[in-house]
Amino acid sequence: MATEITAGFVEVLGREALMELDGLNTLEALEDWRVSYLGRRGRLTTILRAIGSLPPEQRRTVGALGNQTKTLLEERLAIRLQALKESGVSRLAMEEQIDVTLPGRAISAGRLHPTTQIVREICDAFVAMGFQIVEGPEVEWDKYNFEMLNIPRGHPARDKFSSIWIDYRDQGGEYPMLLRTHTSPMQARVMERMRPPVRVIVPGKCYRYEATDATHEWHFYQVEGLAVDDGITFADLKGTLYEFARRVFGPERRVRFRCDYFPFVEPGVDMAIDCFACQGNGCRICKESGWIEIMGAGMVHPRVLEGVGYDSSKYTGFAFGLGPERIAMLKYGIDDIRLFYSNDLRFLRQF
Ligand code: FA5
Repeated sequence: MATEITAGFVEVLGREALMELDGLNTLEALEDWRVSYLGRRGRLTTILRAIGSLPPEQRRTVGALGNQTKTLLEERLAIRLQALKESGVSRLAMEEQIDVTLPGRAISAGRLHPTTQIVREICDAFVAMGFQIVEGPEVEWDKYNFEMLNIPRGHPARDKFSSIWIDYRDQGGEYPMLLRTHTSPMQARVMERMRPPVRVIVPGKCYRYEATDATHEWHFYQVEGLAVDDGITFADLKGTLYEFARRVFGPERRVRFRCDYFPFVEPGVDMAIDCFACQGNGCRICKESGWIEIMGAGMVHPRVLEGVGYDSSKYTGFAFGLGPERIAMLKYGIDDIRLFYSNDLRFLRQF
């Protein structure tokens, strides 16, 4: 071996080692390289060990070159190690050859359900007019859903709210609990807890035992509104709901109030807006009438006020209840309410 060791041999070995080093990108590869050249049995170490057996003149030149090469390799190794640690490119990226310059994969962003969007829009319109948002239970007592709303047992108005009852009987053998059929039970719950002035809106889910069709679901949302104070009149009801319609459907809207019956208001009305699709001339959306009904409303019935301990000779108020899905259908031209809850992404992605 010693006879083969020449200055040229050491030089070639050093060059090869440096070229190899340039192509290495991982800490493990650098360590393997170090062991193979500079380790105890490494190629350069073996040469340096054999130098002692060389003829004296050769020993001097080869020895000097060997030591220089060793120092050079150690320095270059240290530089590569430092560069690799500082490069900021993770070991994983190096080892797996990930191209970190490629653009990232887009994370698919979720979005709010169209019902949530319209409920928020409706609530925002009332909050801007000084209403406060409250929420209530979806499983409700008969007492709040009907009785405190002036709908006693046996009242024919109960039939309109085809109810889903909870399978639980009280001591009298009656079913006292149901899935609320409207958000109106919150009228009594709110007034029990607050003294006038009251100005609340109540968004929430309602349930009715109904055959579904293009405009009826068995579960749907409502937004209830209630304002009670000293001296509230029907003009306040009209002004508030008119402002709401203009905010949600545009400043050109006209509104129409017609008599309607709900046991918990007197007088009761249904409110309609002039059709925004045909400007009131008559079309498919408004069923040729020029008007679209959007909610029930009225002045809070004195019996409801007295039921919660309010003095009905002092306080008056108005209440209303609207269906946000129906509002969204009108606003966005959706022709079937069942689309809202059929989880079809082709529909949901449009909002
Ligand atoms: C009521 O539920 C009354 N509580 C509203 C009210 C409140 C009147 C306060 C007076 C004072 P009605 O059953 O009409 O009324 O329902 C109100 C709105 O809920 C309807 O205009 C409609 O938009 C929506 N709605 C009712 N039933 C369904 C259903 N099956 N599917 C989808 N939306 C419905």
